[in-house]
Amino acid sequence: MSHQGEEISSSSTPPPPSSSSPPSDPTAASVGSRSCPNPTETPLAWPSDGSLTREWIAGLTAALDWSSRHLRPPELPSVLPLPLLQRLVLAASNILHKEPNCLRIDMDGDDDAEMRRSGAAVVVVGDVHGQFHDVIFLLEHAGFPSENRIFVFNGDYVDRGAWGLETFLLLLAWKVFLPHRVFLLRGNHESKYCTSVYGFEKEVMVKYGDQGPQVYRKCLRCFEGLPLASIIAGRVYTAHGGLFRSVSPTPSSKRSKGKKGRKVITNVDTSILKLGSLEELLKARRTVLDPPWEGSNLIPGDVLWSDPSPKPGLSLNEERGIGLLWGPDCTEEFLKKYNLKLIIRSHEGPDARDKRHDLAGMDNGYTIDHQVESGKLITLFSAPDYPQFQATEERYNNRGAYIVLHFPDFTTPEFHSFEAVKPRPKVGAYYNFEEVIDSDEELDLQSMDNGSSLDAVASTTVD
Ligand SMILES: [Mn+2]
Repeated sequence: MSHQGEEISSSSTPPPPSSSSPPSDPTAASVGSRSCPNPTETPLAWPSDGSLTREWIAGLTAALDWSSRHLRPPELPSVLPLPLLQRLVLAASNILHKEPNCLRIDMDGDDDAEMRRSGAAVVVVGDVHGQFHDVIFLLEHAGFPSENRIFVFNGDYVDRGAWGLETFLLLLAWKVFLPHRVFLLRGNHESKYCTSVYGFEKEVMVKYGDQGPQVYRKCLRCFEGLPLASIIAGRVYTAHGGLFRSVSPTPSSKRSKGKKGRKVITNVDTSILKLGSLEELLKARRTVLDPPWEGSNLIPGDVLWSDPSPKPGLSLNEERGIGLLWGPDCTEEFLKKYNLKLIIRSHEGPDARDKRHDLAGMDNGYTIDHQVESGKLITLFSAPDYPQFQATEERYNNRGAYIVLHFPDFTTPEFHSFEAVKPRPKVGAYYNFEEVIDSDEELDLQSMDNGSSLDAVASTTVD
């Protein structure tokens, strides 16, 4: 394989972010009688001058890390008060809702030598699923977002892991601080249905008590704003699930006369699946609580839920009940049509891959699923030792990975695999992991919210 691998051990606790050195205030160490004082001493607050800084985010990281280790979950508001949480989610939500469905991510620099010297790069991250300590490690290890280090996250920030809220809020803070350097795409778990089954909703209720419902609602509103896909440097397409179908009527669609003699399309022939175009992706309506699996707005569900297959062709994803399966021929068609070299998608962890004997396992956090004339299709999964909670003694012991794409062409992926940060703080799960099925397959479609937006569902409490 042409990629470079790198083995990274995180068995020792990573050093704190360089800019998050312990508070310089000498009184900090003597706060209260706790053996391990809260690094921030006082509850966090939005910076008084209104703008987030690198130091502020380092403080947020340290405080959330500390609270996850020393406080009970319902005590989180003593570190992260509701008004701060609300302001953070709202600020990020406003930015996210203005972004297009498919982001065009380019490193604008006019000094090539300087870009090369400074190691300009894009870091791509897969599913993280509430494994906050592993996310802290990843950010530190990949070298924090900055002017010449763009981060693209492929979704699935919440659910399963116990610190979905901390994880999501930290990433939102980075987004607000560097909106043109940090990009957060939507995963299938950033939805009402998934968060109600896999733990995030309950997590928010436990952590914010009476204020839980309004916090959860604000998070859902933010999820609706997350863009669906990105194209990096014109050469790399990334999305949580992957490719998607065309929803424009095909010539074979039946047409008949409507009541007033107008031609109307009565039936879009779904038996003929055709790859969708980027133009169609840009036009899709993504502000839905749950991407619909029926009707005409099918692109968000495809992009968030689809999986690759070694078999050629495009077919309905029967295992999941939503989205598609696409073969190497579709990968080639898409890459060639848009002059792309890579597709980087996520969505399948070690548990999902354990059941798919036609594709490689997720032991190292990534797999190369299709190698075609125009390029490659990669699956990237960034939650090591996943899932956090498992009914069986036997664990997958998978490593997580992230990908670095380097200036100038960004098309040669450099893979970095890493181990989980251990030991994890001991805490209970927020979903019944012994009963909930391992993977996201076989959705309970009836309980999904088919296509409505929070605007329609909670019209009295929109804020
Ligand atoms: Mn997923």
